[in-house]
Amino acid sequence: MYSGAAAVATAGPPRQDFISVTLGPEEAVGAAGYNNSKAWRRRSCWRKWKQLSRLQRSVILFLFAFLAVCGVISYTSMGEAWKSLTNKSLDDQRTEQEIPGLKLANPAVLPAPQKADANHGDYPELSLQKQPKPPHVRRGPSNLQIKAPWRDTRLKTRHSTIRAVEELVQADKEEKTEKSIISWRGAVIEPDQSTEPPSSKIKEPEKPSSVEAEAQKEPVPINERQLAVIKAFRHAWRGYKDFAWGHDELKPLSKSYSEWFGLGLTLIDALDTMWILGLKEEFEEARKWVANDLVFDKNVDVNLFESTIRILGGLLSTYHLSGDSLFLEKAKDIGNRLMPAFKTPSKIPYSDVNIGRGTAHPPRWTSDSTVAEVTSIQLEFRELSRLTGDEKFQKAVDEVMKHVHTLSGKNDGLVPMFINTNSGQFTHLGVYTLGARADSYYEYLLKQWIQGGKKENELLEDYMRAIEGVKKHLLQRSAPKKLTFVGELAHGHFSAKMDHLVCFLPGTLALGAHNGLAADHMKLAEALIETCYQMYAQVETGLSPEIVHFNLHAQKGHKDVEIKPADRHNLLRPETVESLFYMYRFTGDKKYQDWGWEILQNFNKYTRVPTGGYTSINNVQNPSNPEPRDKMESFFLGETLKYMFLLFSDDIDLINLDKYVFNTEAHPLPIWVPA
Ligand code: DMJ
Repeated sequence: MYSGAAAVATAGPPRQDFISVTLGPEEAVGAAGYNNSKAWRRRSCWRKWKQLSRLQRSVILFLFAFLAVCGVISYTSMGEAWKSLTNKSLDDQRTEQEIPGLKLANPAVLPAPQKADANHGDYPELSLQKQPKPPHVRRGPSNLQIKAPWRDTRLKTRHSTIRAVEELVQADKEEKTEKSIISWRGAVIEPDQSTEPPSSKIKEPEKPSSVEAEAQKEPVPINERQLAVIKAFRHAWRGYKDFAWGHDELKPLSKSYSEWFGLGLTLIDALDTMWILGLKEEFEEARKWVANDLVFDKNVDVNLFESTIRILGGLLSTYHLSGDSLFLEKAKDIGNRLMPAFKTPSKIPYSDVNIGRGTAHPPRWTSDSTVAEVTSIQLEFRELSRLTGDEKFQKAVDEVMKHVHTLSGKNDGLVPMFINTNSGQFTHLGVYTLGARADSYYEYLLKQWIQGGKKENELLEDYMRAIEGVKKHLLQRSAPKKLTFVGELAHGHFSAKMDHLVCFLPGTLALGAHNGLAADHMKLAEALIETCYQMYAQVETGLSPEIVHFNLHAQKGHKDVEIKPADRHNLLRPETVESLFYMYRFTGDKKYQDWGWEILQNFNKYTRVPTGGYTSINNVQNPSNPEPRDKMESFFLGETLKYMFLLFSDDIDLINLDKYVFNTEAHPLPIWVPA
């Protein structure tokens, strides 16, 4: 086509406005009379050519030559372009038809799951050709959409790095695993290795203004330590998949499972971890299970707190990260089914709910609920209200907080461990701890305040008062290392006992300081995280027991940390790693990463089961026989490994702490941006 046009241009007559030729009358008549004679035309042209001056002839010849050269060049280049265009599109078609896997090999990224219903195996963003943008990649109602800033560009690039490096080392690593195992008691484990009440109005978040700018930033590549976390996660997942798929918890030694609620607890708890780690295939497989097999219409009693933080929290955060409405639908379902728990005389919820029957009750032996449990479900229910536009969830949990705010029985902001669902009063007064049964009350005071845009001042007041209470009543220093620790108070008597659970506190204090609270909170955080690290470092396996007792006086041959036989188990808990993550994010001090790295290596050394999974152990003091318990808690995947991965990352936008707040099960939920 284009070459044809060039030919016409070359063969055309000389332009009359350039060469002026004056014909005599005879020629003019002749021209009219012999219009169709070729011979005449040739002769006449030749005569005219002869009449031209030498200069005119040269100009004409030059023009002809120039046009001819242009024509040839255009023809060649257009021909090439056309040929390559045609070939490329043919090649692409062939590639996609014959080797579909190739689509995944190059830009191996984790795209947002597209739809709650169909075609979840398809990854339009992965194909070589541009696909039309799917209309349903949204997070709920448009006014509620908060885009995870790193979800698009940053996450994609990170994930391609993960896959590439991981596959290279995979074969080698699996081989090593099988070679280096030891066994005991039939178990085989690998060595080495201001006062404004909370608004009852539903908050509407705004899209963070920096979303677009952040999408432009250079992604931070995955490093070796993060890769080691991915490897650990995949190993744990392999065990769960092989022996416990769809059940609550893996029993890695007996290659079996245990049920608690019968709701695939580990799978749900691990969803957003898989998303953050970039484990696309695993995520998709789990997503299918959620879509096809997760049914809440079951005659089963669940614990309100545990199912809220693990299931509701896990579904909500996965919804936010992936944008997949399936997870929001499931979150709504479980949220509604948990609501009967709040139908109590005091509105302090019961501990247990039958999610199939819609009935709720306290434990058999008491009408009390645990304080931490009724005050650590707020982040999740408040977020559910915000997403659904249904106030009832938020109202129910806000009421609990308002009520607890007014209660007597606190000691300088420290709360007892139990609350009665009939009277609404604290019970078992006089015992104060930051450990089991009270811990996350303190955590959620701060985190709700952050979630709501730092406006709910009663929450802040209660938090600040409680930290003063901790300083006044519970802080002591050990001997010989002078480690600052948080003990317990029982009826005026101080006990130098500290649960591993208390190790959430340095992270929470650091988060508060980051959000503008007292600078001395950060100092305390630094001291406490050192103590939590020593709870690992001073133990034979390098793993912390469930509970330690600190020595207050130096004794020859004694360390700071003492462990009672009943307390020397380790359940793969996350709290220390969680706090290490916050400390590293806010200080940039690499020692926190190094401490976390030591802990990961010790988990690999003493709790990894070669056939898949990790196990809780009974004895952190016996490296030659840590006595595996044959249970992998769901929070190992939901929390411990997620915090490890984040700790080793130098990307502050990988769950940016100014945009997300983690629930107590490590599920990130968006901070509501103030209007
Ligand atoms: C998790 O379920 C949560 O972190 C909870 O707040 C405390 N216990 C476990 C982890 O140790």
